[in-house]
Amino acid sequence: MQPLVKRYEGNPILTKNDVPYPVETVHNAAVIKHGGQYIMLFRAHRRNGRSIIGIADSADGFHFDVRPKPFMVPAQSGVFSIYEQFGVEDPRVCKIGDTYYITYSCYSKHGVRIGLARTSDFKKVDRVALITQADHRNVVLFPQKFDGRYVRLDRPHSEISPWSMWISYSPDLIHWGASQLLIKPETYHWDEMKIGPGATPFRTDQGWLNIYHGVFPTMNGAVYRLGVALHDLEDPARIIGIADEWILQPEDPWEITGYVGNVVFTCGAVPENDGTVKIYWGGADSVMCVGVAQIQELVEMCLQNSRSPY
Ligand code: BMA
Repeated sequence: MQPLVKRYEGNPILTKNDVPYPVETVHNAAVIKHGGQYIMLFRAHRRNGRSIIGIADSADGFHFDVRPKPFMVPAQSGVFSIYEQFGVEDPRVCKIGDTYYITYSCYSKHGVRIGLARTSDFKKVDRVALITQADHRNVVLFPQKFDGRYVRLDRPHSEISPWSMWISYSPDLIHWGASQLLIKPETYHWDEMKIGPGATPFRTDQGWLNIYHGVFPTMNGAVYRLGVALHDLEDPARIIGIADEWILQPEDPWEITGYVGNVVFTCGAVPENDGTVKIYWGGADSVMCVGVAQIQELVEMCLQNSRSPY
């Protein structure tokens, strides 16, 4: 049977050897189209074990050239420097109007929070605000307002309700609230340990497609896979369906072995005009990979064999 996500034969598409400054990993990258080019914002570990965000350009979405300097390194002054002291990780990009908004994890001795930054040209980047308390990761924005409010999917963590997907609302992208639980991990299922938003959701005829990650604990450590959910076009808090089966799991050698083995982790996908989507994922927290899926097949998985949200 044909795989749902057809891996690009040139994977991995980006590794540390492609980066013109010292890093040990290249992974968990956001990708978006800007002016006909693909822009990739990737996470990279420095040799002190802390992460920065690099930037690469591509004409076709498969061959990327890394720019000479990182795009974001931990802030050196102001409030961001307190919360980014241990590094900046796992960016997501969302275009709203003419502005690209970047949500990224800020690590410090105070926990992990989400920072919001913006750019219009991917040359100059401005930090806007810290938009969560600790401990949140994996915030993705929707690319439009709903009833006058911005919407995001987020992933708080608590002992009682571990690592579930929530939705929150904001009048200005800075102040967030009205949060609700959307999807929880399911017991003895591929995502029983954790789930979290992955790529920025994109519009299809039948709903917003949300490509997320799920984690299963094994005797050999955690396995990170990707799944899909479909959200109502008018009200993204309404889940239309969640595919019961994963769409991608670690299989290639560079997904099974690396800095953290058995991981495929997405922070970005690019829907194309021909009905396909390029899904980008980090392999084993070490390299970047891409694969192509038919959007309609992913939508149908959500509609035909759906699991309950919680
Ligand atoms: C998560 C995050 C991700 C990482 C994954 C697998 O908790 O740290 O950035 O890709 O673990 O190590």
